[in-house]
Amino acid sequence: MLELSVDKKVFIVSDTHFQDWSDEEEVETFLLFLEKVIKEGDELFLLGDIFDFYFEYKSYIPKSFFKIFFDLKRAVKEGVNIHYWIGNHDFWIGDFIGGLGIVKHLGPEVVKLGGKRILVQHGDEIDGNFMVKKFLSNRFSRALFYLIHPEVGMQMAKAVSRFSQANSRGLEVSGEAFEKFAKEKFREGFDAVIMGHFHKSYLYQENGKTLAIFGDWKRCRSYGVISNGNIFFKLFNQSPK
Ligand SMILES: [Mn+2]
Repeated sequence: MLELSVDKKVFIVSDTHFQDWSDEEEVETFLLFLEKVIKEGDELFLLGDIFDFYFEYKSYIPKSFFKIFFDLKRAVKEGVNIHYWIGNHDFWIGDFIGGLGIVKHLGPEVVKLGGKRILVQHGDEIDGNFMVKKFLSNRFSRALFYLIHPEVGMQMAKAVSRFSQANSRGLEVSGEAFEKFAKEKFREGFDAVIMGHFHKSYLYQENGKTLAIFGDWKRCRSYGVISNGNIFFKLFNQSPK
């Protein structure tokens, strides 16, 4: 459990889906966002799928992720507490981010904010993607992938990414399913549930309780902010040029 005082400003972002072949502008836009977080924020919640594919080798990191890691580390140094919920795409994130001062969460986590209980998670626990993550992240598949040359591994990741995007385009979770899940969690005593993963924004409120799904950074540049205990949906409209 993570305890925060109500005056803390929390930035929440997920599903940036950075790839080794992401274009420069996409990365630079995210770095601008991190700049804003450094200026205004106390906490940054990375709600998963920050990387479309990530494999943690003992000694190598992809060049294209360097700037992202560098600025995350800088944010930590500037006093931002960063928490990283592992998604169903970046489940192979290992100890490296710990070395940058980022706290890793493998599953749902309770955040207490000024007496309110918020359940924070990537969201794949709901649609069954969680099981795929569990299967792939086991020691055996990790050991197998470790044997593959990083350049070859990235090419494989590219193919898998294309396949899973084509596959998930048809996959739609209904608002009804979100609300059912939210009601269950409200009954368990949570005041709010926040998630990413579904690549769409969704807000459901009931008796002062809130389910907030912050949508999709990759396509819409959407993110969330918690400020003075209120939850806001935001769109990032700065661009590097
Ligand atoms: Mn996801």
